[in-house]
Amino acid sequence: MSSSTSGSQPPIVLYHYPFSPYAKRIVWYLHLRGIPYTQCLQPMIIPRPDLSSLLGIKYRRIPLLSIGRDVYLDTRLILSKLEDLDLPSSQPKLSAAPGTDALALQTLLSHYSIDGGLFSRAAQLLFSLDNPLLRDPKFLADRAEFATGGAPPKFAREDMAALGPEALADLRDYCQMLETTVLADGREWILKDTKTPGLADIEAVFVLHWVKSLPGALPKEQFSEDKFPRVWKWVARFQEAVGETTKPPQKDGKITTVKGDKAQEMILGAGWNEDSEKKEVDAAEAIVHFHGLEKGTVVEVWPTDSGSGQAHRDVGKLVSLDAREVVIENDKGVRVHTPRHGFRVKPSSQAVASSL
Ligand SMILES: N[C@@H](CCC(=O)N[C@@H](CS)C(=O)NCC(=O)O)C(=O)O
Repeated sequence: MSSSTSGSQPPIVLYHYPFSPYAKRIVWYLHLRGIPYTQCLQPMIIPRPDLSSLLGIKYRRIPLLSIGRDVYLDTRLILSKLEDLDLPSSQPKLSAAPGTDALALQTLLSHYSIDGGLFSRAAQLLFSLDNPLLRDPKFLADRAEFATGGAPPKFAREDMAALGPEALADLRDYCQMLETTVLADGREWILKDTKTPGLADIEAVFVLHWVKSLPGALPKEQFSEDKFPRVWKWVARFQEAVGETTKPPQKDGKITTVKGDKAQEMILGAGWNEDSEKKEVDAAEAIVHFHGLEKGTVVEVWPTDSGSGQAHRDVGKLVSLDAREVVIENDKGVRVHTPRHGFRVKPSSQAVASSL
């Protein structure tokens, strides 16, 4: 891939905020593979006019990554698109090889952490902590909208705190699984015989790395170094490898920080990262048949895994749709890519209404 129309690598811009554990997945990847990028830092709560006004993007999650004029949503698609980049052999890909058991393990760890609910469980621990963020009414209202899609906030701290003990039990199971299976033979990284951390480590570590950074989240008696020595040593090794102890990624000279207007200029002034126009709206896909979708149909796309999607749908002309992704072009001339998994696409009700 990486078929910029100019032939050179188009600029990469990461929209994120440093506290986001999902954003860390991308920051680590870029760091481990030595890919320079520009970051555009975002507030922790909406509105985010750098995205909504300047790029016409309604998606309300963090992170987003643009490569040229293509903007990718969801870390799973972002990571797979970064894997696609053709870089010199000194910057090898980080994924397990196609067709291997190792790739199955990497994929299953991603499902465990994201769809399997490990991340959500970790988030429930926040409510037992004495964290100033959780006393901020604006933050609570924002996340209630995120979780319920605008229904009356039902985010009572006491209700959420009651989930903490269950969350701890699930996180302990996860540590136990890693300690007694993949890490049990004393290997350095999640995949056997690998000399450096890869995508499997990013998938396996990001939730643990996050909870470990929250003071008081993991009670010592249950999560001590004695209970899970291999797990915590591996987490520390990973942190070192991504430069968090010795060389913070922000200081390695490969990251530039820009404001929203500069990021917009970089994106709208760039070529495409990939030629999605050449790709089909694949008629073999059931969703294409179901909705009668064609190239140019005005559609809306949104994530289905929380209420937030209801109010934050991206609208644009359908450019391509296949088993991997949906690509639309919005009215700012940006191509928004979403994975098929976890996202819904349908003809836009706005377009249907305006054609009546
Ligand atoms: N499945 C998404 C999840 C992203 C996500 O939930 N990000 C959190 C931040 S860590 C978020 O967007 N929270 C709501 C917000 O920041 O507005 C992905 O893999 O990118």
